[in-house]
Amino acid sequence: MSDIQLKEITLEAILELIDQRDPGQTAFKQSVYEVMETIIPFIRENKKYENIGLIERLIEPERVIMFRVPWEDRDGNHRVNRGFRVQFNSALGPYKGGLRFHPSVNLSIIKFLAFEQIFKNSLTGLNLGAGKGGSDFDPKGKTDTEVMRFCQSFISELYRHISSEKDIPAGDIGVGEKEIGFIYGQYKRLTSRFTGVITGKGVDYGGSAIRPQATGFGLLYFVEEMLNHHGHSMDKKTVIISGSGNVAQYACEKAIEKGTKVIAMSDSNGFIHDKDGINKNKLDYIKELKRERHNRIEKYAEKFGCDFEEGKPWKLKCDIALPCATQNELTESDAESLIENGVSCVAEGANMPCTDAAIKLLQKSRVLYAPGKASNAGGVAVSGMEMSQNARRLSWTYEEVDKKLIEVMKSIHEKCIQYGSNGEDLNYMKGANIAGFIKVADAMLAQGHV
Ligand code: NDP
Ligand code: 2IT
Repeated sequence: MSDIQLKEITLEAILELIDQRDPGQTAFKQSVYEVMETIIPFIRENKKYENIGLIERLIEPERVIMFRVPWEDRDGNHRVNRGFRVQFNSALGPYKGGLRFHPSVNLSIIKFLAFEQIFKNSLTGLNLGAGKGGSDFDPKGKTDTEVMRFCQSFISELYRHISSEKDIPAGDIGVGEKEIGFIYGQYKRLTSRFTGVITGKGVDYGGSAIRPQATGFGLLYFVEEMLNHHGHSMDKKTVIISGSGNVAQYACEKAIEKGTKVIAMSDSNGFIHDKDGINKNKLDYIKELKRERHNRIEKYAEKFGCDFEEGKPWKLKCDIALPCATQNELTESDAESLIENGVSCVAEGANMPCTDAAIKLLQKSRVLYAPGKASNAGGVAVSGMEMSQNARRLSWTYEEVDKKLIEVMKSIHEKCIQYGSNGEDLNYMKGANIAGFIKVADAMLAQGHV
């Protein structure tokens, strides 16, 4: 099959199309499945979205860029990694989304992340299209000089495909403020332009207040909305957070501020279980520790005398679970353990951390479940604000940006309720998908067959 056209819009037909065109792209297929499952019934009731190739266009990226990234390591060895940028959808604005540096990165993973970004960016209410990029480069164990050399080589190819009007990358796993600085520096050197082409910059050279905190803070603002809407509060709730990187750290900070007790955090080696709760000082230790990517969370257990275990933290008893590490890190059996232990809310800080079976089980068990495209949208929302500040050559204060972030998260929560409610039932995944879809689909209809 060479051209792409669906005979009829069914979930099976869409998944079959992906299997034929992109065999083995399991992560991408999973992300399409999770969106289409709730969108298709909506399309059936809204005929204007049928028969115009909308779905075929929605699941096909506008452009995929793959490139060689050669660099030299500290011992003078020549290394070659693979770079990606998937410019998925520009119906709402310039392509926007992060860069991930992790050895697991491949085209399927970047496509799933870019596909999720379409609906997430739409939900923010800002004019942001969707893209994602990265490399299978592993920053762990590399010196700063090696990371800098890699970043310089990476952007030396990518720079010709991006601009502040066209495609604006940011961070994701393995790409934090340090890497953004190196990437931005080389971009500026190559183009002689001081411009808002990348977000997540240091505040001294064009970054926005609250961008480092935005995803984690936004997640907790969303959780608070969910709980309040259902007549509960955050006060004294027990929280488990997976990961100990950017999103996890600031989720923990805001969770502490909101009066909860965070008893666990993790990394790819295992998790710490601190029965007394992680307080502000202990969190500062984690932030300092994780400045170096090779440092392990296990050191926390040694320093503060608590338990460390290999594996994932989901078997601990908690009220709120916040997966903030990576995709498919919370499976059906993890969901089972959480439910047995009385969890009442699972909200995704990471992208697609819950498997589909886990989501179904949580929903069936009436656990409040928030999909990442809604609950982790705070990061890209503040990136959008960084773009506005750069374009206008001004800087908003911490308080101004925080206020705007709270408004965005509240408005996303309202959209989830508007489109996800069915009598007593409230399905946040359905609400987020439909609300995100409508804005993008209407823009695509208005702009013709492109
Ligand atoms: P970081 O690189 O700062 O931290 C990632 C954390 O997740 C680390 O603790 C890391 O552990 C752990 N982790 C990564 N891969 C795995 C794995 N395969 N198995 C177990 N643990 C793993 O990334 P971020 O905090 O920025 O990103 C975390 C998640 O949030 C990702 O899913 C990302 O896509 C999503 N996200 C990020 C946003 C942002 O603004 N940064 C915005 C929205 C979503 P270790 O150090 O051992 O590798
Ligand atoms: O997944 C995400 O939303 C991000 N990594 C942030 C994207 C951005 O452009 O700030």
